[in-house]
Amino acid sequence: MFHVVAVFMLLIGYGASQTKDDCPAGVPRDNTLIIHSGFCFSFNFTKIPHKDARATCEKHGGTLALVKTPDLQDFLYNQLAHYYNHTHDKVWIGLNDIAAEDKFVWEDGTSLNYSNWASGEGPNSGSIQHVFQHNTEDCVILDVTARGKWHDYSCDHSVVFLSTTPELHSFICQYTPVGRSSTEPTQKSAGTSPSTTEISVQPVVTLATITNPCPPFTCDLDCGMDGFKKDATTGCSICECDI
Ligand SMILES: [Ca+2]
Repeated sequence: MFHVVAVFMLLIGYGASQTKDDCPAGVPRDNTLIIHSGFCFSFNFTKIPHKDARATCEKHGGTLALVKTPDLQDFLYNQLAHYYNHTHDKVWIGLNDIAAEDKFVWEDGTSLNYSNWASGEGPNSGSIQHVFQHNTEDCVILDVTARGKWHDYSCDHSVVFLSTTPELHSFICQYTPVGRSSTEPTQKSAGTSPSTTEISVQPVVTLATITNPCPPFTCDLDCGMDGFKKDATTGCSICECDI
């Protein structure tokens, strides 16, 4: 008896994950560009002032990295320390209190919920350094030498022992992949990047069952390799050898 049931699992359009090709044009496609959590992160190891770093990111529609979650903090730190081996680097991130002293906000206008300040750093820390320098330390670096803790730094120049030193640091840009929609409310400061809502794409699975239309078939003939004849009309096997 022949009864054929064929089951085909057809995967149609399994949600394409983001690739570097989805990042904004003009962002270098090399090992400094990495996709994480649906965003493009571009690591830049040329040490430049904060305003220039920020402008570099904004040129392609991005911001300095918005380190809003412990997951992203860990990812960026591990990339810097263990993938790029920049164990002594300090990198600008997209957090500052330029607009209002001690009110740190992300470049996309969102307020600070998660933070990773080093001891005595950040707003209202109460440290001696904060008392004397908080008005001039309005930009933030992620310090790889301090296991990724954050420090507020002067955005342009620091004065140490009456000597002025420019603050030049590496930086990380964050981009929303091109073509993604966005619903996150933003209160952007001038010239910042698109917002950052993620879209999850679910796989679409189609299950097709095909059943042989021929009736149950039995036959005592042994037709060997030749097999049985087919009925010219129905295409079903008949009890004669196909010689
Ligand atoms: Ca400040």
